Amino acid sequence: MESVPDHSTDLPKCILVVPCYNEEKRLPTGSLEIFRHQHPNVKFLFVNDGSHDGTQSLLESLKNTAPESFDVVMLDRNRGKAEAIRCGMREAIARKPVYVGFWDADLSTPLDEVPRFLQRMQQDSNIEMVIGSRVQLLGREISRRLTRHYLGRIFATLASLSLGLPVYDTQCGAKLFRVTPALSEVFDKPFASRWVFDVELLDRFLRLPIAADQPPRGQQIVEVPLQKWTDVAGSKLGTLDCLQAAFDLLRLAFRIRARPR
Ligand SMILES: Nc1nc2c(ncn2[C@@H]2O[C@H](COP(=O)(O)OP(=O)(O)O)[C@@H](O)[C@H]2O)c(=O)[nH]1
Ligand SMILES: [Mg+2]
Repeated sequence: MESVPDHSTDLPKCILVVPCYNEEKRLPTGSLEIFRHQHPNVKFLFVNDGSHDGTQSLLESLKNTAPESFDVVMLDRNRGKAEAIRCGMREAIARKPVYVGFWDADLSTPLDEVPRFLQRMQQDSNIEMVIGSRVQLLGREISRRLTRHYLGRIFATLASLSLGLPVYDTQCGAKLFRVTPALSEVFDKPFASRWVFDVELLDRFLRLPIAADQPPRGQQIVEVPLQKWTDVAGSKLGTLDCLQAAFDLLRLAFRIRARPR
């Protein structure tokens, strides 16, 4: 008789926050269903950010099929991705898993990357943050529109210079964190920017105090080049948002530079 693989203990306990705003047509529920069967230790906490399409009922029905894997937090009105993630991460951290993270609802970063991220974290106890990086290399499938790619590269380079950190891709919507007492501080206060919060988040993480036996914060972050990333249609980032993001990044860069060293 064919044996059924037992995945119940294959990965450590992890909660992934998925920010959702009008995602009725973009949330790949089939992939989520398959993944939760394969990896029951990974839970999903969807944050419905004041959607006005059928997102809430879609999330409720997901939750009803597997309440042990799927949960929903609802925000009264649309507060933007940064605040939705912040609310979700606070709730996720309070549930005390070993790892927490956030993941874009359109699964541009496929869920296959979750075990890779977790394994990377488990290999080295000094690592506290693993972030996805969209690097086009031979043998990898990173499909981004050319304009988004080049604008993204300019943005990422400026973000890296502002932070003083050789990070390649600050903006990928797939990030994982080890749950530590210090991590809560990163999500304590609202982010100043709706679109540049990933950079703010890195800045906050880099400034967390370290214990005597810990490496500097910059060395606790690992970027994992993604095997696959797909530009899913229906992006909510318009031209005005790109301009706003550029402006917010400049403001953040000045704030960082103005700080006493
Ligand atoms: N909560 C919340 N999440 C959002 C909002 N806009 C985007 N997102 C999330 O951010 C992800 C990426 O946004 P998307 O519109 O696909 O932008 P792109 O991938 O950068 O083109 C989505 O899959 C959502 O998870 C928003 O207004 N509120
Ligand atoms: Mg997208």
